[in-house]
Amino acid sequence: MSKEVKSVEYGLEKIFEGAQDFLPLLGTDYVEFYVGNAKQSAHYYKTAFGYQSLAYAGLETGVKDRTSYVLKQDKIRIVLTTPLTQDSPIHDHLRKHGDGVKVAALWVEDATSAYEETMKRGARSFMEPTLEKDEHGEVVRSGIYTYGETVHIFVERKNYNGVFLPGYKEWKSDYNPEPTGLKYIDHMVGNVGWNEMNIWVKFYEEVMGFVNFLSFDDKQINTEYSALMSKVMSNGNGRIKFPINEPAEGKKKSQIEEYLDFYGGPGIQHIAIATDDIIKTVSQLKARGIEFLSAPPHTYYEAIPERLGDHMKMMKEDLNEIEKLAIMVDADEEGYLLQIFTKPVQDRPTLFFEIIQRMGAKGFGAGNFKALFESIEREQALRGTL
Ligand code: TYF
Ligand code: FE
Repeated sequence: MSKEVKSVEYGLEKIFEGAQDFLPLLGTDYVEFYVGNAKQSAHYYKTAFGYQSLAYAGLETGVKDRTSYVLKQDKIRIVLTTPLTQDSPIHDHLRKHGDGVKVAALWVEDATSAYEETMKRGARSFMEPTLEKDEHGEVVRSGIYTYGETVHIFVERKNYNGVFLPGYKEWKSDYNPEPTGLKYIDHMVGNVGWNEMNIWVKFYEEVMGFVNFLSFDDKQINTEYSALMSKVMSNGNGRIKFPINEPAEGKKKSQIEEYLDFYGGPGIQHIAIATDDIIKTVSQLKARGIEFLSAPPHTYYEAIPERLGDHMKMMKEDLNEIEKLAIMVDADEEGYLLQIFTKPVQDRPTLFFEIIQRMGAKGFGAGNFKALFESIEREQALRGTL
């Protein structure tokens, strides 16, 4: 592949030339899940994924309507929130969507300007800029809606040196399972409705100043039974990547449609978390009870040396071990990547996690899409939703 083709494929030039600086993003700040029982969810994320206790807000800290547990692993912070009162709007969210991601929070220098700039470009408000403070300093947060009922909260951590945010107390626990090597959030993927992908591509372009980094159409993403389309949106510095999927017509029901049915509309489908030792991470996650999609057939693994070409020489991981753990491998111009997907982490077939190790590759595993979607369809068939 020539350099030109590569640049066009990745839209890299566009990122440098087209990216807008009206919304500089420093990284992902936290991800907040609305769940039916935050206490038990926190135990699950600690035990099974190796997150550590960080902060708590609830009755003991003067919060009357909800309880939130904050967990941390390396750069990742997750917040698990459950309603305490009968009339909480969080119940409406749970009734409609089940457990899922409410907030993808983004770390910014200026949450007021982030709000004003995005509102001016057509965003729908979730939270006006609000100053929160305690003895550890000040934070300003603001928020806008994205697809469905999902929101982006902009977090400006002025001089803040508390454990998480004002209103939270440190959560010290005697139960501290070992981390599993999860490092940071690589990307968060949204599923949107039929023919809505380009509406949200436009939203990320015009309202948030993102660029379309990669695109996959239904000719590339299909199995015998189903298809989908996907466009990857990236901010200017490439730290934030939000792929967006929409269902496409196939012989049977697409996994995206299944998600939309069970989530009750658009929302976050998967969160990809980076590790630098996928074999160790996945071995530990499996030992702790995390369920992954079944492995592609043996022929998939036999074809890896040819698919990887030159990158095969760089590959340190043992192919037998990779196959035993059901990890998938793909390569692009710049390197290779290893990835694997969990089954949905709640009873509704909605949110799941991806574990990814990038060895230079900047793609999303397009070479694995077919094998991956066939694996997802085996699960759909068991659920009777294919
Ligand atoms: O984020 C991605 O694009 C990859 C592949 O329903 C993928 O992880 C795409 C669509 C999907 C599941 C995984
Ligand atoms: Fe992904």
